[in-house]
Amino acid sequence: MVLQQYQREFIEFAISNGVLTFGEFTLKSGRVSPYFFNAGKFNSGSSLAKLGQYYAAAINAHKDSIKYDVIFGPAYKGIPLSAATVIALANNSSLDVSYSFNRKEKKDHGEGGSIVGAPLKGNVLVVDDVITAGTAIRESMETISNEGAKLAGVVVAIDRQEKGRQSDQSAIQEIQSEYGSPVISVVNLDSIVEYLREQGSAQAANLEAMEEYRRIYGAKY
Ligand code: OMP
Repeated sequence: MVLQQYQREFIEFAISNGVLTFGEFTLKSGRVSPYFFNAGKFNSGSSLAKLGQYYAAAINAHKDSIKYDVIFGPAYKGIPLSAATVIALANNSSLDVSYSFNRKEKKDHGEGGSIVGAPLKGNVLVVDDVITAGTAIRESMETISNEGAKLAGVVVAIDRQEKGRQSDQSAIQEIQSEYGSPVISVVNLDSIVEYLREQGSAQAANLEAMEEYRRIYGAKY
């Protein structure tokens, strides 16, 4: 694959903020991964602002195929990501997009309900951190359909391109065929492997571990 310059920059940005790390990590799915992407480590004003710009750029690059009325950030990690994304859309593209997020626990006093922010109506674009097996995205789908809204698409920072829960397809492909909605990402597993390859001998051990992981858990195209 050819690594685009913005993807190279994004990977370096994630590594320098300690967001993308290499080692041994047990995932939500139980798989033991040689890398982990922890979006919570984009934990300063400038890094969050920059992250929002990457999401906004990915959304704008697909504006012909994704028509959305509102952006939804699933609790918890999707909340700051969706806020940063709508700020970047307002500042850089003069698009004043509404957004909302959910509470994990339903509130039964005050304004009540589980959705905070703009009403979840019409076509909803989900902004989240990572897709591995697709479990988190399926939970968001439930929230969106419970509110009577429709999934317009999903944008994530990283698509790990792993086999989904039901087949050898990636979780993203499963979601795309199940809901007919596009899923876009800033980078994916192939981009990270390509980046490590570019680094030569300094990253040879990480590259080998990543390729081995991809052989076992990578989606079959
Ligand atoms: P799925 O629900 O299996 O798609 O996994 C996505 C979730 O896993 C993310 O929302 C994270 O909570 C977590 N995760 C990461 O944050 N970074 C990773 O590199 C891998 C995972 C993961 O556990 O798969």
